[in-house]
Amino acid sequence: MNISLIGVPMNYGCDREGAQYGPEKLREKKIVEVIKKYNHSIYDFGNLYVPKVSEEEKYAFHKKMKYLKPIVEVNTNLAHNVYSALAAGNFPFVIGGDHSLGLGSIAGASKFYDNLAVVWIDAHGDINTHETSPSGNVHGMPLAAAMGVGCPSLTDVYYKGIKVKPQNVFIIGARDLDEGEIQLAKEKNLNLYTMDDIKTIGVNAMVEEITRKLKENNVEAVHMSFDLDALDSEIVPGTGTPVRDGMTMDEVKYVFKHLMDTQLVKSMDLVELNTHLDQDDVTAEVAIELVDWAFQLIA
Ligand code: B3U
Ligand code: MN
Ligand code: MN
Repeated sequence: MNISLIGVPMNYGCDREGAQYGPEKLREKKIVEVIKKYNHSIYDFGNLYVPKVSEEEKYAFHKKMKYLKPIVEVNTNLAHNVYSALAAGNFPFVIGGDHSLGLGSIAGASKFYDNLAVVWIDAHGDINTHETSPSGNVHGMPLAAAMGVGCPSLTDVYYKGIKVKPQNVFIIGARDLDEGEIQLAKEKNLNLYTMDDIKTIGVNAMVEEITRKLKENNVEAVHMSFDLDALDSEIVPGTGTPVRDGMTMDEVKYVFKHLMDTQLVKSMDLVELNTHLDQDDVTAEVAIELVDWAFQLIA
């Protein structure tokens, strides 16, 4: 496979120091070499340009969304990079950076594929809007925006309109959802697998159900967006909002394996590594272990 590696050194979406150094750290930890081991050709496109905006301007662009303007600019560029990579027959692998980049990744992938599904592996739903967000942090909003819910400045990134149908949205590992997110998930009948659900039905039954629905819905491609905080907080100190009772490495690997086996995964994000919060690079190394696993599975 030809892989396009795209770095997004952005922390405006989480409003926390340290998330912007993810791409640099992952390259230092040999992400390119790890992927190359499996006979992929990898093209490292470097990092996208992230404009400098001062803290004082945090709310200058919207009173309920922090750093809206640079986030939209970076995501518009990212979307076109992802689209171009797919048009060239490549697999876009986007490394962050905070999860607001999911907006650009999905926009790019959905312009290329007519019937895209998104598998969002995360402790959070990231389906807030400016109205339901408790923080104003845009990394808690990209998946709502991708479904066309929220402020037009987010929903219309790259092109106007819905990027992914709610029936094609799968959230795995959630255990820290806000009230508005719970409501939206119900309203849109999202395929939401909380940690409680995973414990009840088991990771294998969950994956079976997801792969069945992907077929039933005639999904053409899957964008897999992996937030490191899906993993249990004990494993990932180096992420902005770690949450207890999360997924184990084995569970994540199981999900990756069976999703990759469908041959439908055509693009991927890896987000929310925070180098300032990390302890002796353990989280960076966990990320690399999962990259190693994932790219070994990609044909
Ligand atoms: N749901 C909260 C917290 C949060 C979302 N994503 C992360 N944290 N990483 C919010 O601010 O929207
Ligand atoms: Mn997230
Ligand atoms: Mn998260």
